[in-house]
Amino acid sequence: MGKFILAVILFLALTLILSACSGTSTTPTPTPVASPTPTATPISGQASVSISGFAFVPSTLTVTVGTTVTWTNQDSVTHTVTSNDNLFNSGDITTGATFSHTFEQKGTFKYHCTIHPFMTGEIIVE
Ligand SMILES: [Cu+2]
Repeated sequence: MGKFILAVILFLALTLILSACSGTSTTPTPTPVASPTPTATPISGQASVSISGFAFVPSTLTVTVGTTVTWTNQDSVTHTVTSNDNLFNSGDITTGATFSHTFEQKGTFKYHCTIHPFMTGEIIVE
């Protein structure tokens, strides 16, 4: 009889442990520590954009006021970096050439390539 009771106690203990385990598995896993801001950290001072494969890379760049952005043409054809609002215009940027512009005001500055108007990008100045 003693062994039977022991077996019952063991069974109950196992059941408790198993239910405890399933209990912990259903608790939501803690969310990973989020980065301070969901948006990209603005770049300060100097930033660069590649012109590659008929695209501006990255097409959206976030910088702080006073940052100089330099575009480098890595394509085998000529491109331009032309502000949609005529705030800046590189003129022709031949293969390997660069164009720089310093952003002194906050805002979103959209630009495109006049030769290939489907090429668009924007600089967000914070
Ligand atoms: Cu182009």
